[in-house]
Amino acid sequence: MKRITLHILLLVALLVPSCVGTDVGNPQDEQANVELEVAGYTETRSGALTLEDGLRIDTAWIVLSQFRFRSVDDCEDETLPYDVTDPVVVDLLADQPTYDAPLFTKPAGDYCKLDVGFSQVDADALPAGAPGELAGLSLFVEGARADGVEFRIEADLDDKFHLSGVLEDFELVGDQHLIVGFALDEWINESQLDNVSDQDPIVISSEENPEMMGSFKASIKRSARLFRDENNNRRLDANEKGQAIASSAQQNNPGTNGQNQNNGNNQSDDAGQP
Ligand SMILES: [Ca+2]
Repeated sequence: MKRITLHILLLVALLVPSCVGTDVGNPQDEQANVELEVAGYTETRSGALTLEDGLRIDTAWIVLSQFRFRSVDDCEDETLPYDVTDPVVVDLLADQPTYDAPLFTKPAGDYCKLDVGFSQVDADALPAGAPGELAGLSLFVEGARADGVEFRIEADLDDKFHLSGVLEDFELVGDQHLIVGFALDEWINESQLDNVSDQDPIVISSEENPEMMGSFKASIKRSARLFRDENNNRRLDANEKGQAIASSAQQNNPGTNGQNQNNGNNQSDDAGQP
């Protein structure tokens, strides 16, 4: 009899701590698991893009890496290690992402910035479906002007930029899907393209039309915003587009397109954070 009681007591003693361990103080509760998508968007978009003025974008690929979320306590610290350094090669016109989305495990809490870097991709690392022209580049865009003259943008960027909380810091907690969205209709300066009369196709790269390249580079960074993927479908839906939580532009009007005429780059802006 005594022996049985002892066994029961032993069993209870073994079970109790394991029950407590899974219910209370679970470290999982204090972490944020973030899946980050990258997407192109316009107010209304589908496949190849025809923008309002008749400009067409047929191809748009981008390579990003060196992602880093900065918490409010480390907001000004430029020396923090990157969270994800592997390059992500993205077809910005694809309906569904075809890459492995970067995953982040961060302490739950308030964050003020997401750092993003452009990266170049080697020919042997090009994913299926990527155009061969993307090899050695960080961005490749192909399209045509309204009058049919084709243009091609070949950028070998290695810059970094950051997206700062819009109006306030943003919270990371639990399992979350976020999307870095590039507003494609803010990329091309049509008036500049229209001014070119003796080239077909018009090639914009660091060697050809470098002044257009400079302005294009600033536009890409300025067009980037961070969104919540509220319904976790890995796509930026209409209701999500209007609610950017972080942006690279020095403005406090989330999701507003084309209002910032500042042509400087955004490397050092702080989006009005105190
Ligand atoms: Ca969505």
